Amino acid sequence: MVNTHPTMTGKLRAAIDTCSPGVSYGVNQLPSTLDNKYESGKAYSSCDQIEVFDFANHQGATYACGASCSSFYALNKDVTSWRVRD
Ligand SMILES: [Ca+2]
Repeated sequence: MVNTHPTMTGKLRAAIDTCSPGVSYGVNQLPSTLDNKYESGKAYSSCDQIEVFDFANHQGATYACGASCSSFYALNKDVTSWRVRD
């Protein structure tokens, strides 16, 4: 299951059942209520790397960080798609 939860602080919560080597999970296009809002993120389970992107379908400017990211820096309030990997 891939899920994206809105929060008051604009934190991406990547809730994944399983994350294994070579398999990534994500969202290709955030819904309008969440688009361009995230400023930090946390991944769960065995997923320990988050990648966020300015455009849909994992295109455009990107930023990668670990399982717990206090900021997406230049992509804060610009995240349109994201994925996580092991
Ligand atoms: Ca964007």
